[in-house]
Amino acid sequence: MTKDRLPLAAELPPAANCRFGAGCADGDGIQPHETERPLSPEIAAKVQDHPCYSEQAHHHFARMHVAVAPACNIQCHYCNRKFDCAAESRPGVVSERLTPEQALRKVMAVAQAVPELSVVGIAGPGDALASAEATFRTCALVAQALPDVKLCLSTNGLALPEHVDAIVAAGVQHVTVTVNMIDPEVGERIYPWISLRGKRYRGREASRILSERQLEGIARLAEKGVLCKVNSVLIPGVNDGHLPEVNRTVRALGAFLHNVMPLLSAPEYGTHYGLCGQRGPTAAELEAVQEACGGARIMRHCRQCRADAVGLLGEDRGPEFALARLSVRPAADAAQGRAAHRTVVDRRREQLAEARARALRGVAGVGALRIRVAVATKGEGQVNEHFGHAREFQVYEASAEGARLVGVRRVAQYCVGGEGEEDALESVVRALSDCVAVLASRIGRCPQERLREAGIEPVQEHAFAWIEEAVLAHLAIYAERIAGGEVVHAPRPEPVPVTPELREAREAS
Ligand code: CLF
Ligand code: SF4
Repeated sequence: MTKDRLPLAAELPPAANCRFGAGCADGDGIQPHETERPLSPEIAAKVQDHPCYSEQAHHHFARMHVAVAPACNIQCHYCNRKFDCAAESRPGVVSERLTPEQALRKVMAVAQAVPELSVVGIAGPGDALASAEATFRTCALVAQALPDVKLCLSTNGLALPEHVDAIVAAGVQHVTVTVNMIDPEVGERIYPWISLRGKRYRGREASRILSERQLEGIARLAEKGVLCKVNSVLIPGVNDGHLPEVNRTVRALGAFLHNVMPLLSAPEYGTHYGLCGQRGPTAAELEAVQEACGGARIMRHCRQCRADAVGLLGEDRGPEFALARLSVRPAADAAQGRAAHRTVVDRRREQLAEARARALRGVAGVGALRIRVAVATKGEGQVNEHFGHAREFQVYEASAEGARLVGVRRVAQYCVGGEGEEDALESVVRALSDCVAVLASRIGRCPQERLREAGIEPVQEHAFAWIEEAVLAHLAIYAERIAGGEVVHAPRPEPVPVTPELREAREAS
């Protein structure tokens, strides 16, 4: 059915501005296969300091979301918006809703305190374009006050076609559209209803209309030169086998990047899926679908942020900037601080490029060996987080070709108030079971012992080294140990269980 309705997407060659072939490489990218087609200078300039559109940038630059868009025009089975929740870290959750003027006050306060700030995004807690007036008023206020900061919107796409011109006029260069299906038979299991021009639609008709408008909007954004990222929520048993087709379709229409992210459906979130037992994917299932969607053309560092998140991806400094803590008058801008930070990042990127080149020479003799290494980091592209303080680990695959991020594993923090939590340690060990080592700036004695028991080597020797250099240095050492008979390289659990359905989808793409 979908193919009948979408001959354009099925038949078109990739759009002229389609950058999927280059993935999210940004000129200082780490993955050789991502650098096959370098970005044009214009696109490189757009993504080089956007933490979501560039994997490298996310080590150095921060985003903030302003929660000015509470309304939504559709219902997703994975959504339950909470407007006063400080405890949950997931999309749709905020501590407070803002007017555009309050949003500007908050943006100015963050800009003064966070020189890493490079993007202001509107990602709900509802749909940015269902509250279009507040969204575009906020964009205008921020653009006027902070012209060097990028504007970013996230939408379900239902109201996108009629807002593309306003997006361009507002100077928004980055738009995310959530596309979970292009087939209404799949869609009716995700969306109970949509509301368009005062009329409510249900069932397949709702999903057909939603899909057609999403795809029309993506194509129009591409025509206008707005970088479009597609987010897809991976819902096992519902759209896992379908997402490669979504990938091909949005790529053909000119989307820049595809972010396949896991369904979050804990019962306590109170969503339809959470309450009826629909589970989210495992890390391995997520990876399998990401690979089937094209591997390098996929965003792998998404943190599924709150709609009021502030800071580097993976950290949330939102509570520091609650309205009650801000002065009534907007803070003065600190543009000089942001400019100085960009200079620092340029220097770090040069150092990283030199370190990468050195490290690649060091692994030239490892043959076909490939290992996975987990890294604890709190930014700047370095191994600089204590094991016990980490709430996530970045997992890299290291080979003679380089170091490639394969995913971010969220975990419970092991060390809380100076005490080690046994349950949390077990959750870390499970989450990193495909890794041969974990690199951190410091690792306590107890976790070291438990990690060794589990066959994961705790490594502190690379504290404050560049991540890629450290990961590749560990590969070189590991290869030497294998050659010297010190280590027997045991196969890890198969990280990517590719089902026949996914294999077929991958071959088709
Ligand atoms: Fe925000 Fe989204 Fe813009 Fe980024 S988030 S509106 S593109 S500035 Fe980024 Fe957060 Fe993932 Fe979104 S990590 S949920 S992809
Ligand atoms: Fe919730 Fe976003 Fe879906 Fe609206 S589009 S129901 S805000 S997840």
